[in-house]
Amino acid sequence: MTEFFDGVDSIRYAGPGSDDPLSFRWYDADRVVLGRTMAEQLRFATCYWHSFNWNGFDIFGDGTLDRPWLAPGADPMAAADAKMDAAFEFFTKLGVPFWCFHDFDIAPEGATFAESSANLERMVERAAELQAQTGVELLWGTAKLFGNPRYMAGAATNPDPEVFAYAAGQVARCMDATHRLGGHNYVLWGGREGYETLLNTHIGRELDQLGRFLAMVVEHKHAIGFTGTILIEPKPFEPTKHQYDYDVAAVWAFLQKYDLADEIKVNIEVNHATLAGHDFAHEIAVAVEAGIFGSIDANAGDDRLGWDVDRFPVSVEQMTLGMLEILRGGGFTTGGLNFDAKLRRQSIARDDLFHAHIGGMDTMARALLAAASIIEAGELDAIRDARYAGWDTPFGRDLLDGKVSLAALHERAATAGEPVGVSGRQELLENLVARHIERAR
Ligand code: XLS
Ligand code: NI
Ligand code: NI
Repeated sequence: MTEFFDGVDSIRYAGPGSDDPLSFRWYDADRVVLGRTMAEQLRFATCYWHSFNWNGFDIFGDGTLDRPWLAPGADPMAAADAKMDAAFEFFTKLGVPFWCFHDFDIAPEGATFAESSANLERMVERAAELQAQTGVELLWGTAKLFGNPRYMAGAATNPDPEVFAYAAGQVARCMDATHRLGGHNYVLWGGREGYETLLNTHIGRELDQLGRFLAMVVEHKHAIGFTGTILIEPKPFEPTKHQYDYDVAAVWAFLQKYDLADEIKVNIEVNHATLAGHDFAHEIAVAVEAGIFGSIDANAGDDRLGWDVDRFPVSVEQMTLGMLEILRGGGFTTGGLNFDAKLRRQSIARDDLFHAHIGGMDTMARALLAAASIIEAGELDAIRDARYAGWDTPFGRDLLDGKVSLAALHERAATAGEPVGVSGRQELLENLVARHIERAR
């Protein structure tokens, strides 16, 4: 077979002193960190859409990247085969254990539903063969419910039940494909599940539709015996003005209202967190507290740009704070770190895709080492616990156990004296994190 990335061999761990740009300096797959190998802790995935199904086009300009299978006029199924060969060549050379796809990333959408099903079936069989040959596994699959014009007003939240029904059929088909490929999760990103204007929108109806749609997804999961996790990916806006899965807290409230909180978790994307006005670590901490933490779309925004720029992650500090919350929550189960990230459109050399992923993987590996070192040293958690020590006294416990009334506290306030407060120690803690980042090896 002719190789697409013929200038690149397998990427190996060479250590922090390496000057070889096509080597890992921090990601050492077999190294054990907090009782699991780095590969098991990080569970890296490459996403199909940005890496293989995007040619660099943006709203102002045409494709710039060298992706021959996306050339106009190419035979769609032959192109899908070439794309998949290049993708699995890339996964294997990079040494990434997982991949992720949308149905229409791997197979062209046909003129009819039946034709799309046949295309997808054929490409799923090809993917199954390549997975078996290479050992690469599927982290998650998802249905593209936002590209085709029929979804201009959403899929599940569409005002037309015919669109809802069509989308449900597409999701069933994609869940079956994900199941066939042994997917560890199934993701729903509500790309157009929101609105452009309230003038034509009935929020209550749309939320009820979305609740019913997701209940059907859960029913189907059990009907086909899929044991992976169903994940919702929150995003506040883009492409629509407002999306219902705004952030983790909004999704948590929604799941509780529609009685889905035991069945569905979240896939948190870094750039979506920042668009919602949150830190990445905040979204993870909220999900862990809610018991709905699932998986991560690892990427980065841009400090000045207010849209989903999907850069590869480069900030060790940002990722350390995220990894800290992930490890505090017990680490990944079925989830992992999917690079939902794309090259800048001027990065037109074939090996740029390797440099992007190597940088992202090394950033995350360093973040893992720093976060693990913070946890092992225990100082940070000790300071955090000490801050709440008052709540562990008999008085603090009585307050929480509902043994004291507001009136009793009114009486107490008159005699108890002024509370002293506890130092927040923020600067000390920030210095502590910096020290672990500097020293983690
Ligand atoms: C878009 C989303 C999308 C999902 C998968 O912003 O991040 O890429 O991850 O549909
Ligand atoms: Ni994403
Ligand atoms: Ni995104």
